[in-house]
Amino acid sequence: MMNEARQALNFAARQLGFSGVGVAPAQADQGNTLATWLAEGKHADMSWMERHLPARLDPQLVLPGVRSIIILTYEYPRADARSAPGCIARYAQGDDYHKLLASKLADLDETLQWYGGTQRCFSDSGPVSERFFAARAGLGWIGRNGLLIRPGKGSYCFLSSILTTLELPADSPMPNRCGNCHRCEQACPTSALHNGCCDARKCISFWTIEAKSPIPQDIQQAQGNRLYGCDTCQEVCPWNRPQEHVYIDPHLLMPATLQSLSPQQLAHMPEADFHTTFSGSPIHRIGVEHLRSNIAKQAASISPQVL
Ligand code: B12
Ligand code: SF4
Ligand code: SF4
Repeated sequence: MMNEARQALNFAARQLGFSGVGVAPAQADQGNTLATWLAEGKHADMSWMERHLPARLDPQLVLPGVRSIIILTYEYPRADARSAPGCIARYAQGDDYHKLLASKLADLDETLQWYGGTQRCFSDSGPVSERFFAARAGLGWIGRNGLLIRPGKGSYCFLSSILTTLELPADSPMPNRCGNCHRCEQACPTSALHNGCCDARKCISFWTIEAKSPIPQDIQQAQGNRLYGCDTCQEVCPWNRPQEHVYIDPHLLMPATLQSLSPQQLAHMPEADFHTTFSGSPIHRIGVEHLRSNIAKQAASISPQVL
């Protein structure tokens, strides 16, 4: 019966466009990496990470009776689509993945209900260490850039998680294949990566997306032309060189209107236009003021003629 549920899950997930499915046991022991990271203050002002610690460490607090954690991968575009200077991280170029994936996860929930399971589903939206369980579920390994890397597909993917009361057959983890490579650590403009963990206090992705306070001077100097997020530690990774052909959902491609907008045009965009342009995008969440401030900071860090 559980093998059948697993097969049905795999089939339904592929139909919905997920590129990978893995199952991990719902174990509580995730090592002390997260607790140490928090104790060292590497979460910066993301206080919700502290509040969620007990739930993150014990999936039973998220779904009582949980037996398995299913992790799914969904590919996002590989190329930087902007013709105008000013980088927007690849994952944020198209529609908001939270909404896109939520409806697909609801379909998978229904499939698993049919086998008697009770589920909770998340995609970057809940207290689940998605990378840890993805690696435990054999989908790839956690690279020195802190991200899940899959042989043949690299790291450009979203992770979603389904906690289920069903005891599905678990997959085996795979060995780490970073070897002697340290390119991501060396390429990070702010030296934010150490021992496979990212210090958010130094990460440009944090400062341009999550931070509640202005970008500090030293980070600003390293920001370059990044307007929203940062992909540098993925761009340099040899596992992200084109390998297998992957399906990219057209909803995740950047609309033509955004491709050619210069940073100045974005910075001077009236608020009403910001809402129209970004209403379906993850960028909408940071608001017009934060985007304008990111643009002002990157303008200060690179020469005006590049803009
Ligand atoms: C907080 C957060 C951030 C923060 C902090 C970054 C960080 N590295 O933690 C900021 C805002 C900076 C950020 C940036 C980015 N993020 Co982010 N982020 C998250 C979030 C919400 C939580 C991550 C977390 O728990 N961090 C704390 C650290 C300590 O935990 P961890 O690295 O996951 O480690 C856990 C395990 O791996 C384990 N572990 C690690 N090592 C070891 C060793 C041993 C021996 C053991 C036992 C355990 C263990 O312990 C930890 C706790 O369980 C996740 C979604 C989620 N719910 O998981 C997305 C997530 C990790 N982010 C994602 C993405 C795409 C990004 C960016 C690429 C976005 C961008 N282009 O700008 C950057 C990349 C930066 C980087 N190099 O990490 C994706 C990653 C997809 C992938 N292929 O891995 C996720 C999974 C979102 C999603 N659902 O798709 N992010
Ligand atoms: S996202 Fe950018 S700043 Fe953050 S760790 Fe990667 S390379 Fe460094
Ligand atoms: S760049 Fe090298 S060290 Fe970093 S994640 Fe990729 S293979 Fe691992």
